[in-house]
Amino acid sequence: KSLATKKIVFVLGGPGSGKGTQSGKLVKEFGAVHLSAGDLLRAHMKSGTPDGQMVADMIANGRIVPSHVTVTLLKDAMEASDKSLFLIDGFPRNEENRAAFEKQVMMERLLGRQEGRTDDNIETIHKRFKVFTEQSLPVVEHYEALSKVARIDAHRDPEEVYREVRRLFEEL
Ligand code: UP5
Ligand code: MG
Repeated sequence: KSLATKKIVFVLGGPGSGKGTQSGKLVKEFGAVHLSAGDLLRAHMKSGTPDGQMVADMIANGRIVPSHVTVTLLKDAMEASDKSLFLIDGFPRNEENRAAFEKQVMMERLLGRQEGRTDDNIETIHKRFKVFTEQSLPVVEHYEALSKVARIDAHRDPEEVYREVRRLFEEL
């Protein structure tokens, strides 16, 4: 099942703040799936994969594991489940984590598009993201500085997004 149809709650807080404890309670009451990024990384570290040692070193030093490793583990765990509510505990931990997770969602939408566009392949999509961030986002930021930009959360289904889009047009 695709990530786009899942409801995701990020459970964030400092070390020992009770992310795991509270998530466990939510699983019991709401049937959510609890995915602790730290637990997934610790299991990965022991799995004997080539980057296992790198993950072990990062964790031993309390550093943040590169996003591509964590995002892949989370994505695989979510796709393996038929549940729709996920508690992602301890992730995202920095801007790179957040951007990598969002990129994964956009990647999935583009790869899922049925039109067969020549630029909808993994390699070109990575390039399209890079160009967007480096060249196109500054245009948006320019207009944002002039208070001419409306930001809309696109992590929802098209009808929900449209409810917000149309409100902007009503105000024009
Ligand atoms: N406890 C809980 N609630 C309590 C309360 N209200 N009053 C009194 N005691 C309470 O709780 C910790 C302890 O406190 C328990 O004994 C509990 O009974 C008690 P817990 O629920 O386990 O807290 P939690 O917030 O889950 O603490 P945890 O240690 O798991 O937090 P961390 O953020 O440190 O650990 P995590 O596993 O998320 O990450 C570990 C490492 O993995 C990171 O340092 C990093 O190196 C790596 N990592 C990444 O690189 N990327 C990621 O995306 C995720 C992790
Ligand atoms: Mg924990």
